[in-house]
Amino acid sequence: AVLFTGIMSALPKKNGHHQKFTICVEGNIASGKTSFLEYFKDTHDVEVIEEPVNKWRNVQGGNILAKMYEDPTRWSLTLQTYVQLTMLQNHVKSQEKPIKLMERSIYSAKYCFVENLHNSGKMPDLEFAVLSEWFDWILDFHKCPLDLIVYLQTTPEIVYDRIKKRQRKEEQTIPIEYLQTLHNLHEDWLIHQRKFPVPCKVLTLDANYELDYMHKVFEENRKKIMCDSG
Ligand code: DGT
Repeated sequence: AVLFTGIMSALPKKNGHHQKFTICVEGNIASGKTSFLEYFKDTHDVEVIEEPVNKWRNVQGGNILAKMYEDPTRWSLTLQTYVQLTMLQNHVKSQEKPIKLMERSIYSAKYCFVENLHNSGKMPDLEFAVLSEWFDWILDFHKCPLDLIVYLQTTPEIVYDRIKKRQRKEEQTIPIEYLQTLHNLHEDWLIHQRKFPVPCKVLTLDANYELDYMHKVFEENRKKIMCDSG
């Protein structure tokens, strides 16, 4: 990634101090969120917080991500409780640099993944109710503010192929229908904005291209992403 300096001077000030911003990258499984973070991680003034997926794969030696895929009815609540905790930890993590860039959020965990598990009958109403009360209480208490969501928009077919290629072992049984449903939930939330509150501005990027071309798209949008986050 090309180093980009001078962001600080472009950022708005509050009481004479530069404000801090949080940008979150969202999108379907294998939409390229990690590549996005990787691309911007060396940018001056940016600190990157990676998704806690490795924590979900090793909770005191247990892989609850794998268990959720193997037996969602049994393990969804366990995984989502832990996802909610680890996402909250990332949201409240104190920020040294002016721009915090994070992968996914407590919002997509709830509005896309929990919603899907509940709608598909894999998470019983009572488990959904308990998680929802936790979610509402967390947001009342901690806010989890975001300034910009970068939505990497893809088609389910493209991400299905990428999942097959990247061979993450937990994901090999994911059917295309699951990706279609998750896609629709992201679209309802971030594009049609008719289902759940959208916590901030959204910048949508077409992320159906190969990595080399995506780097160009990222570069073309760099200023928008870094300076428009207020
Ligand atoms: P990328 O960089 O766009 O390829 O992103 P991924 O696919 O590495 O990251 P992500 O967050 O889309 O998914 C990582 C794995 O964790 C994937 O198997 C889906 C799963 N996952 C992520 N968040 C949740 C969640 O809240 N609930 C459930 N059930 N699964 C989740």
